[in-house]
Amino acid sequence: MQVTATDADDPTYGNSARLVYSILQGQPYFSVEPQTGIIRTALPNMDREARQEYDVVIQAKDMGGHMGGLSGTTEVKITLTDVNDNPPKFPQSVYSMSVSEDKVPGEEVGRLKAKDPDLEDNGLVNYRLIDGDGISMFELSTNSETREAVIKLRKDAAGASTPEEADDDCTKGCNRSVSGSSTGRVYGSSTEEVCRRQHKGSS
Ligand SMILES: [Ca+2]
Ligand SMILES: [Ca+2]
Repeated sequence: MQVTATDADDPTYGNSARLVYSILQGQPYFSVEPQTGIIRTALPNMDREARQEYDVVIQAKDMGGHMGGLSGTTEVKITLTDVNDNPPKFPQSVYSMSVSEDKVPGEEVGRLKAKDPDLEDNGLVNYRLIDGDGISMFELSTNSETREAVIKLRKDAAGASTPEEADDDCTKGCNRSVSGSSTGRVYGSSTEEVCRRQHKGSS
């Protein structure tokens, strides 16, 4: 942006109306062009998530900026606007949840929340199940108020396992992944139903 100052002195009389701009506050983030008053960013990679607002003070001095010149100042409030430069991140790479084997389908198993420090739509996280053993046992929705991923037992999962699979025993936790661009992995402890699904294909 550009700031301009006016000087009522006669521009034809020496340097009395020749203005020079300088920056009194706002370095090293911003600079001002001495002759034009154009304010420019002075640092690469300025980050709104680190700091959004800057108060910049610009001085205009007559007499071409020389000793004995008179000056005036103005304050410029600069706000960095957001770009989508942060992917969503889960605070943990692995989560553990457990669900009782007699839990009723449709009941909630647990919740996850990924962080995205960007503003508005740039920070709006959408969750999706992408991978995992027993993935068909679960469904995932996004709570629009809390911005959490809500994991539930699928209502229609009861008929998903076959008689052979039902004989499998489970010793390890089952896992599945939740995506919000970055990935969090969820290890559910061994409910009977979930582990039958895990062993599908390995027996
Ligand atoms: Ca983002
Ligand atoms: Ca941003």
